[in-house]
Amino acid sequence: MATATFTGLEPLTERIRDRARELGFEHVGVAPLGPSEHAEAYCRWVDAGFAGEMRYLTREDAARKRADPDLVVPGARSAIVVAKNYFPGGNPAGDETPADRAIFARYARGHDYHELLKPRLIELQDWIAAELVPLGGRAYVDTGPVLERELAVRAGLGWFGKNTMLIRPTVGSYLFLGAILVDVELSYDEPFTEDRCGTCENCLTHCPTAALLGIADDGAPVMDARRCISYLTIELKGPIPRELRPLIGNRVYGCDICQEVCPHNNPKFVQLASESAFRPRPGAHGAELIEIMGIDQVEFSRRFKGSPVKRTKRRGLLRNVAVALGNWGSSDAVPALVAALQDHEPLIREHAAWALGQIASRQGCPSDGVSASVAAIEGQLAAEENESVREELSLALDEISGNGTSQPA
Ligand code: B12
Ligand code: SF4
Ligand code: SF4
Repeated sequence: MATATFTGLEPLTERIRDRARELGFEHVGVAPLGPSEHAEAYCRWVDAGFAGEMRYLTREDAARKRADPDLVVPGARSAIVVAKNYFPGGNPAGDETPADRAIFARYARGHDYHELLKPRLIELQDWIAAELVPLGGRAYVDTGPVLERELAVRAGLGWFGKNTMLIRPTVGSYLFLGAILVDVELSYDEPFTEDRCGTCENCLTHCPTAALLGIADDGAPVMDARRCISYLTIELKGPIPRELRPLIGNRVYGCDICQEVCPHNNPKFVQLASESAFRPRPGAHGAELIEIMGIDQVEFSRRFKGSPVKRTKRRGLLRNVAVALGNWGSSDAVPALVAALQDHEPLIREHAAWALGQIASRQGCPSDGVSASVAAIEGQLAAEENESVREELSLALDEISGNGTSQPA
């Protein structure tokens, strides 16, 4: 197919923007590509250990590729950066889900955005090559070696808040980002240079785990991802550090607190996503924790097919649900947790033991719930072969007898 001839870059870029909007990307910016302005900040962040176990951020070539787009797309000159509203409804500024029910982060309540957005970006790239100008390039949504938020700021889409989110004025931050790196020159948007956070520190003071560290000397907003509930409940594959479990509450998949408290996610601004696929599906956000604790592999696969939640697999989600049940603290959760002590996944058994210890230690005087928990924990300890689970079972017994880290209320 013949490509059109353009006398200037402006009309070419405008056609790209229009097509991107037709494909459902509400916000489109275009930035010149060159070495990352924040490559050193990224390296310092990784060197400080803040990336935790996210190997894709720390491996040897990770910083090099993010610093130099040429290593990702040879001859890369421009980034077409898109943002898509995913707000699934409800209150953007808070969450009133009761403690016995599950909170899933808003981005994970509907269909997996990777599956929806990446094919559309590839379609955009193919359309540009077929209709406008021959080009080489690559589309990324989340998973590539690309600093998407830095590109979005450079493309004028918003600023980098103290909560480390890309925030767009009068739109907020419930936005997915994506980018196509291309090897042709385009006309460019002005970068977003204002800091609209001003003196606000809401996100810093409300983060339950103190993961947000404020602004570094070099001007970068910094997060210790190892403490972020999103990392702990999604990215971390093993046990959640004990001291952080009580701070997670009933957040079983991701966390939105630093967005909820942000004045820029004011209900006056935040619009419902136009994409119906991002609307909540049943059985996830707001479902009873006890019910989710009982799901088997077949039900997990059915319920979370095509959802971001499949990332943690069943064992990761039920690990998180066990923690949430322990935080709820009700003896109503004991039967579900006792059953989970027999799960074939050690990770689930380990966190169920912790949760039983938390619940029983809060019951005060001996009760049926406490006796049932002690009997189940002792029974499992006699049979358990996994070292980590054994340790957690013993700690739970200590907790119940009052020798643990937290005393009965
Ligand atoms: C790893 C990752 C995480 C990690 C780490 C988060 C983090 N803050 O780094 C964890 C698991 C914790 C996480 C959580 C979430 N994530 Co995430 N995540 C990513 C991912 C894959 C990489 C981010 C990264 O490279 N981090 C490393 C740090 C160092 O890089 P950075 O955040 O870009 O930081 C830059 C600034 O510090 C910068 N900088 C900014 N200003 C300035 C100023 C100066 C002067 C200097 C020197 C530097 C500087 O320098 C750094 C390098 O550019 C991106 C997708 C992508 N490819 O970019 C999605 C992404 C950032 N995540 C996203 C989302 C939606 C989330 C969650 C909301 C999900 C949830 N509800 O649970 C939370 C939000 C938590 C939060 N407050 O950030 C969206 C964010 C959209 C937006 N509006 O910003 C992205 C872009 C995915 C997408 N394609 O839509 N995430
Ligand atoms: S997502 Fe939650 S835990 Fe992570 S930085 Fe924001 S408020 Fe803190
Ligand atoms: S809560 Fe306040 S400080 Fe944090 S990102 Fe929003 S405006 Fe900035």
